[in-house]
Amino acid sequence: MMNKIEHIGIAVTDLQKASTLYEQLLGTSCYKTELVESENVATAFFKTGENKIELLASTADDSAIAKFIAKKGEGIHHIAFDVDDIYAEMERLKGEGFVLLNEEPKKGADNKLICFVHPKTTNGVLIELCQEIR
Ligand code: CMX
Repeated sequence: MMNKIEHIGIAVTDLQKASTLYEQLLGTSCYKTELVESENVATAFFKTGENKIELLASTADDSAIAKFIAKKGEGIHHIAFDVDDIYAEMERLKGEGFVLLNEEPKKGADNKLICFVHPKTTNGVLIELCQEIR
């Protein structure tokens, strides 16, 4: 079972400019920035109450974010759900016929184990599972 939405990922071209804009929009400062080299992204996190927004900017021409922006423009890139046991949830989703984009959980931003579900199997929405590494 999936718990709450952990964060919403938004693809942006310029992380600095977008961070300033989201600080103005949300009325709160970015609480964390992180470079995730394995995903070729630079991220900036914001909190609004219990909810989080992750801004994602590409750090390589052929990254997932660069391709997404080239094709669709800036905007909502993924919805991430918190799970208690990512291995069990991956097995459950595979059993339901969803296509997972990685066989094993990988280390993502914000101290999480993550796994993505192909948007072709989820009505065009990229879904991320994430479990906090304790
Ligand atoms: N949301 C919805 N649809 C998406 C998408 C997204 N974020 N990214 C790509 N797509 C669509 C493409 O537009 C394409 O649609 P059409 O076939 O209708 O043209 C389709 O998915 C498949 O695209 P593709 O060309 O076969 O594959 P891509 O090389 O564009 O890869 C994806 C797409 C989702 C498999 C790839 O981006 C991926 O593996 N993503 C997971 C990793 C990731 O996104 N990392 C960055 C974030 C890291 C973080 O959160 O820290």
